[in-house]
Amino acid sequence: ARKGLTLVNLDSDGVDTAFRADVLQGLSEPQKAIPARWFYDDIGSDLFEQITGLPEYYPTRAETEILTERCDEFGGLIGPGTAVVEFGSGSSVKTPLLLGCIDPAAYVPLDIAGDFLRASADALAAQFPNLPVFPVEADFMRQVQLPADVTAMPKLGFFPGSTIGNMVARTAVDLLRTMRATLGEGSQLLIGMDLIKDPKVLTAAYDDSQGVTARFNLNLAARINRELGGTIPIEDLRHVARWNDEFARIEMHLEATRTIEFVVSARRFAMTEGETIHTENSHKFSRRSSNTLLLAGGWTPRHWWLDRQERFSLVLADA
Ligand code: AVJ
Repeated sequence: ARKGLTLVNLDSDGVDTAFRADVLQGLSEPQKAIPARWFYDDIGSDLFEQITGLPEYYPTRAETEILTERCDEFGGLIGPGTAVVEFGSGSSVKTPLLLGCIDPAAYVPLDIAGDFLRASADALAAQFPNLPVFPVEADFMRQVQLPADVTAMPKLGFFPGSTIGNMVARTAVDLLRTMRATLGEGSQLLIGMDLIKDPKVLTAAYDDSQGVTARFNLNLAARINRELGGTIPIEDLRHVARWNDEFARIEMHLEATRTIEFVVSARRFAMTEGETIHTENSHKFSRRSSNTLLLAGGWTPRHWWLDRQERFSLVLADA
């Protein structure tokens, strides 16, 4: 529910109205569910950074390995003079790896978090002093007007981290089509997609022994308490990560360990023992399922790279 030029609407109490609406709606459904995008307040973003360094969380290392070891190949397939448009750039550590492999003419980081965006754009500009950087504060789920400076350049969309996996297929297809509309005919997309593997490896990646992912998940409930006047008893919720084989995804839930009642934004909610709030889907792909998704989104996959242990894929597709 974004209107006009502001990206975040705040009500008279300074509460993000979209956060409140998603939480109240999500807690009212038979299977309680809150969109995963709300994990990423300052604490959640910091916990996610910690997750990427965990021994069990292989995706970041696997994708970094591909970017590092296949550098020459990217250089050959992505022409010099390309404008690299990164969707949801955040604090991306992977970007310099890619930019160092190709000979880009511009870098356009797109992110909804303006402060974060400008800080990481500055850091990148310092690392690549000759590269023009045009940060755009935008919600990449919607079509974005790219800066006029890059309109004449060939474009490469960069969407690492298997973030596409957080969306159910219809949302993922909508996003891929929106990206195509943003980048235009003839553009390319380099997208990270995590692979289906032994469920034990998958569940360990989302339920680490140090409990960082548990803290990441529980922070969502704490954030609701902090920002929406919530009284959720955090100590009565437990982090659950389970593999849903039918839908090829890891699901994260917050499970009530006893019957609880609480208030959020002056509305009352209850959970019975064992009932859950579904907080995240992380879809995993096969070569075929990733190709099908890309094709449905208007992209033709052309090149496919895996890390040595074949856990993660990077796909280069054409619009
Ligand atoms: C960065 C959104 C792709 O799904 O693997 C990590 C988020 N959640 N551990 C993922 C996440 C739990 C991550 N994404």
